[in-house]
Amino acid sequence: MGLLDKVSSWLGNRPRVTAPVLVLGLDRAGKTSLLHALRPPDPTAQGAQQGAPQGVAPQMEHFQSGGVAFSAWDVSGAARARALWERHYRRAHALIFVVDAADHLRLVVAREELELVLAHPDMSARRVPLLVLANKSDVPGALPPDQLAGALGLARVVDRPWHVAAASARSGAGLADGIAWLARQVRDMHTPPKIQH
Ligand SMILES: Nc1nc2c(ncn2[C@@H]2O[C@H](COP(=O)(O)OP(=O)(O)OP(=O)(O)O)[C@@H](O)[C@H]2O)c(=O)[nH]1
Ligand SMILES: [Mg+2]
Repeated sequence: MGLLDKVSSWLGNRPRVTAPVLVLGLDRAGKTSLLHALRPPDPTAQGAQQGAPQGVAPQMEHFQSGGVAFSAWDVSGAARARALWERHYRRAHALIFVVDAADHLRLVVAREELELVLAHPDMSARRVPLLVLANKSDVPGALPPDQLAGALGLARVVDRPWHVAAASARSGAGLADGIAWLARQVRDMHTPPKIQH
């Protein structure tokens, strides 16, 4: 059982909502490593590798937070695979965009790719919440969340809730808080509005 699941079960939070979440970001941003850090450990898995190279086929991972059971697609961020991202947009109820916050040189590319995702008709028409994980916060020189938000031009994103959280797949720091924010957004989307009398 992973940390998030343990905390969740201690609090008696059985998942009430299930949410498909799409995990995108450039190659080597740390998507697979982050999802491995989030998933409950599998005692039968032998020698599972963090950040192991993956093919183009997306992997599914499962984790829970704040009463939400997330099913995550971990899609390759390799340049040749990015054209395949759009296949998943329609089914996504939440989006996690992972950025290597220490890779200053490729921030411009990350920004362009994120802009393309959000402008796609299957995304722009829906208020899918966006969590940006500023990964590799353990690396000296990694941009803090406010600076990363500026570099990605997030102030211009006004059609959906978004949040930037510093995270480290290596240490696990920041992950729980970031995912808890996303779980709140998903829960809010599923909560019917109160009728005013
Ligand atoms: N220092 C540090 N290294 C990390 C962190 N997260 C991932 N890495 C390393 O970064 C490299 C890439 O990680 P992956 O998880 O494979 O990246 P990815 O985004 O899944 O890459 P693709 O599958 O190619 O799109 C690996 O060597 C990881 O060990 C982190 O938080 N801190
Ligand atoms: Mg990967």
